[in-house]
Amino acid sequence: MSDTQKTVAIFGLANKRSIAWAIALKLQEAGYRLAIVYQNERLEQEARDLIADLPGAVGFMCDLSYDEQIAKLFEELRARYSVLHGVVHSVAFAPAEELKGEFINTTREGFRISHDVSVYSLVAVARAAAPLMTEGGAIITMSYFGAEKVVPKYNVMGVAKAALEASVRYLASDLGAKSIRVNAISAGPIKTLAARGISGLGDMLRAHAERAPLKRNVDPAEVGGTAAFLLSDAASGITGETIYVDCGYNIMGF
Ligand code: 0WE
Repeated sequence: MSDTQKTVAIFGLANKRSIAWAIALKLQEAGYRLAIVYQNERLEQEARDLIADLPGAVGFMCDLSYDEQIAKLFEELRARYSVLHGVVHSVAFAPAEELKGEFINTTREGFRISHDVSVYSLVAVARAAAPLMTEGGAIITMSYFGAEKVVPKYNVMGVAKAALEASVRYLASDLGAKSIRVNAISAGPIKTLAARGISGLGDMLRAHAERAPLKRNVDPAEVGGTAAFLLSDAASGITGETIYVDCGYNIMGF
């Protein structure tokens, strides 16, 4: 491996259906050196088996709910790589009860947790990563249409994704002078581990395929391809944006 190879840290790998995994595959293909971060011991075994399939990739454990774990992770990344060129944040959580019924019943604790895990984690990671991104680079996070239009039962996650997209703009403003770009990908619904816990996902996927201009659902590899584009020099003029990878679903009015 030449030392011109660029290094990207990917957060949010749970299993082979994770969007983080689809992104990892595309970035590996594009020649990046990968640091893959999983949340805890429970996810470690699954992650280890996947990471073993990526030559040169290294696994790291970090729960983004803890500042100390974030600090320790970035010390490890600095020791191993010195320079980071990209960060992929594919992390979200709301307590299951919040994704049922009506938004008006959102609890204070559910609101806090969903924003802490799904939004603040991006801010914390961007702040920790920036000092390692001395050659410039890109930060990417994952959003969803429910950030801007009401999707029944998406509830507090929609509000959190709206805050995430706003955070992308503020981070892009803060980090632009360092040539660090920050963007979000708003993906159509995908059958991940996180999404499988959601009742009615099957109906949602069907409705999406019916209404989207491309008449189908999104392939996670397409999200990976867009992430590779956003990390590359081909996207050097793009920052603070939310790019839709949704087969065109969001453009339709009726
Ligand atoms: O962002 C998401 C889902 C993220 C998510 C999923 C779960 C399920 C398990 C966050 N937290 C949890 N918590 C759990 O306990 N999506 C874009 C997928 C999704 O989730 C929905 C959707 C769609 C689409 C929930 C309700 C309605 C539509």
